[in-house]
Amino acid sequence: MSEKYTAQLSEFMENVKAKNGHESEFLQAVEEVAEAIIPFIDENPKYQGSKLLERMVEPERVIMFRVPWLDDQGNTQVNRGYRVEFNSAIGPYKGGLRFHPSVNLSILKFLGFEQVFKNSLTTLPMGGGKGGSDFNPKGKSDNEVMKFCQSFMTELQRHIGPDTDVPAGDIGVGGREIGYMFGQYKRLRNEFTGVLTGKGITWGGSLIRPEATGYGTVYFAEEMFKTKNDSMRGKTVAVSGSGNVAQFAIEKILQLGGKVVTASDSSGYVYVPGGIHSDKLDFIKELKNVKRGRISEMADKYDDVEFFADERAWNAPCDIHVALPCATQNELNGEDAEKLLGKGLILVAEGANMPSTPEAIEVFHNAKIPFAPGKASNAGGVATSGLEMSQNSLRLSWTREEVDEKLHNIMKSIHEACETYGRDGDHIDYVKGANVAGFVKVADAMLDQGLV
Ligand code: NDP
Ligand code: 2IT
Repeated sequence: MSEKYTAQLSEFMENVKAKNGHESEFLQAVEEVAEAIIPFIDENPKYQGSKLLERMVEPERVIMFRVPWLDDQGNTQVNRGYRVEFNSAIGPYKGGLRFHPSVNLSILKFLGFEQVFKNSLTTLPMGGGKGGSDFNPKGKSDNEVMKFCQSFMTELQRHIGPDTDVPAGDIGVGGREIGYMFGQYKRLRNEFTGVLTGKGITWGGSLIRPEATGYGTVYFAEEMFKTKNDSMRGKTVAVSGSGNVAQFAIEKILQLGGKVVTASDSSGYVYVPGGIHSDKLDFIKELKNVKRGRISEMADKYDDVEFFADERAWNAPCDIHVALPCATQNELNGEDAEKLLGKGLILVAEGANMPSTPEAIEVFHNAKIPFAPGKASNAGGVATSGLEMSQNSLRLSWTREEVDEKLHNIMKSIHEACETYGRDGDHIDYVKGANVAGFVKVADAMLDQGLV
């Protein structure tokens, strides 16, 4: 970045910090976007003079509310609920709900801000939003989760709707939670409608939505490989996480002939030297989705699996050609990135949102390792949510094959958009490409709609 832009960036960030000083994740997400967009605006006068970026970093609306509920012992519990309605220039607010004890406004604003650009990249008409709660579903009974979800939706329902704001899942929110929230929305509003995505197949959900984020991330990685006349086949892959995104990323890598040697959760990672095959993947799905257990239990079950407590998958004692971080934000730092370079790394695609720290991204960038930021590579999840919304409006259901093909084509077009704005000789800067491509569509819509 030239000196001229460095000064502009630091002036811009000073103003954002003055208003959001304690929101470190949000500032991190904004700075990454601003680095790409400030030079782009400078080169494109059409986008000057209307404070587009300044408007984009300000959510259109933030809703914060009390969520009281009774636990199984009859004790009163209180959590905090949020919905950040960030930008509706190109469609109704769309984005997931996260239930995790770490949830706060900074995390939801970073996720909502990222979602605006991601949704723009999907080619579908969706604005950006995010919400959730500091509620911890771990160790809670189904009954407690239902009570919480019903109370959360009792307030949220007055702010959302199929043409206004359409939430979905994220960390801690899967099919079970979406079911309880949909049931409560329907009861309170007396409307059976596509107000949430990630619904069950028998009540308005889309085939392939559960698979979509993981599959999409791997489709995107395969497009990255294609630009190098290479493919996932025969590559050794480190995946972090063992939830929704990780499970289906692993599944698609197996289908494409890659070898996945790790999975993880917040207590550590498992190393599987012979690779995770379908039996071990089925074990992970059952463990995480039904028993809601810990990844360490995989090492108890299999002799050829080793568990490393409190360590990250990037430490795996083997070559790693591809890194797919699929757990959470800032789970791959500069030191991890250096370690990965020493293990033969050739490609990184983010399944999670902002899992790589700015230092890690710099390491990948300097080493010219193709690096896809989550807003491009994990956009298949929300894209398929968009396809669920379309099916709900049309009152019909597409087949698995139809949805999968649409998802695949969307991932290809996101890759093309990144290439259009990010190609620099032999190298593609996916961070710049994704941010600029995402920005252009939202900015054009904002210019057309005037100062609102
Ligand atoms: P899940 O709740 O299904 O799984 C989350 C996984 O990440 C679990 O293995 C969890 O371990 C681990 N994890 C969560 N928090 C931490 C932490 N603080 N430190 C270490 N590990 C952690 O969530 P998803 O798979 O849906 O989401 C994973 C990521 O993908 C998130 O960044 C999410 O925003 C992103 N994403 C999700 C999409 C979706 O469609 N679901 C779409 C696009 C992005 P543990 O069980 O120990 O908590
Ligand atoms: O981060 C994300 O894109 C999601 N959690 C999915 C959002 C959605 O609306 O499907």
